[in-house]
Amino acid sequence: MKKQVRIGLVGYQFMGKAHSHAYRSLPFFFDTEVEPVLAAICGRNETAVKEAANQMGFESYETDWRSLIERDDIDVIDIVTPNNTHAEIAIAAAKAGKHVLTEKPLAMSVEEAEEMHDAVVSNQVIHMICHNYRFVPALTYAKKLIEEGKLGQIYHFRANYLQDFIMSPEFPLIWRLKKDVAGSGALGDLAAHSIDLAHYLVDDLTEIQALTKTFIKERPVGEMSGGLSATRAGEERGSVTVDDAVAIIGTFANGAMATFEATRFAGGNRNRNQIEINGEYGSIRWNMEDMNKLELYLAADAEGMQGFRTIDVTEESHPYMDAYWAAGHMIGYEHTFIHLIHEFMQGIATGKQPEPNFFDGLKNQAVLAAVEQAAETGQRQVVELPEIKT
Ligand code: SOE
Repeated sequence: MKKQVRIGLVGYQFMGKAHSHAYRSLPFFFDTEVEPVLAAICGRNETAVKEAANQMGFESYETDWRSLIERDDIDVIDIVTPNNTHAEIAIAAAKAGKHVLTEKPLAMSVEEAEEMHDAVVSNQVIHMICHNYRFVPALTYAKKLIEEGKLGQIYHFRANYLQDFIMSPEFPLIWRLKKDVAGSGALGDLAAHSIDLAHYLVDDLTEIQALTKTFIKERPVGEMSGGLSATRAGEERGSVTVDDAVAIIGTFANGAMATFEATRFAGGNRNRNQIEINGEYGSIRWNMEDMNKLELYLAADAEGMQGFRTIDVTEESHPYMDAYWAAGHMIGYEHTFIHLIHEFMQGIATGKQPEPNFFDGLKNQAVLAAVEQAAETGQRQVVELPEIKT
């Protein structure tokens, strides 16, 4: 019989569902060396957490994360709560010898991220951060092509992550729009994913310049009510204290150039997370809205045959795909979490640290902090354009 790894999940909304589903589905598809067991779920509202436990299949529930961490029958603490709670819970979990998985961004500041990293390292626990897009098979495959040198020297990494769920001025002031809870807006929520892909596929970023914008500065007070919808609380209004959109340019250690855009104001784009990489011998393009396809251009193609070809990353030879269906049968968003949890469980089974982990989260946090610093007026050299007269 496989060794069981007992999971304690803190939080139960959108990401809680995605993580729980992944733990449940993992043994069905993957022959992981250990078996995750949904031991306990934790939330402050007893009625809601009890309901979540029933729906998601947890054996028990807790209403205080400290009680969850104290339990001897819990091996993993999985944190899917708002960003300002990650550090305290993760550090306490590591000190108690629990393996830790945390949603992104890792922390509220570089200092916090460093403390979290120190805690998991000194307590020798397995740790991961949930940058799930690395585990889209098309992107894992893109990484392989880049490592094999198929693109040669990389010149450009271009990413934009576009959403539109807060465009209405009447969309309530949820935690994701408050700096003291979220840390930042589109930056930490969306650009952090693109930065992770840049680090994964290209190299470490070494310097950046940035611009941030908050288009709607006041909203009715309210809270999340499942998925990305929200309910307003009444007539009271409050200030939006995070960015709605961010643009970043940067340089990688290997000399390549990076451009990023992340926004929650790109009308019609529900979750358009896309990247393009251009290298010496070719280019790749990928977009989450068509996530099983990878576009590849190879300069060596014969004349007359030049151009992007589309690879359906649904063959059994493609990363993770032999776990699922016959060739040509696609997978979706939820599978990216199954793959990440698979790596996490393998890490726990073998003692080998998986990636992305808290070290990657810390490096990402340093970029987020640099972007905020660079975006502050005065820290950026603004060159005003001359008025051109006809
Ligand atoms: C909301 O913007 C959100 O759920 C993010 O928090 C996730 O990280 C992203 O993958 C999808 O959109």
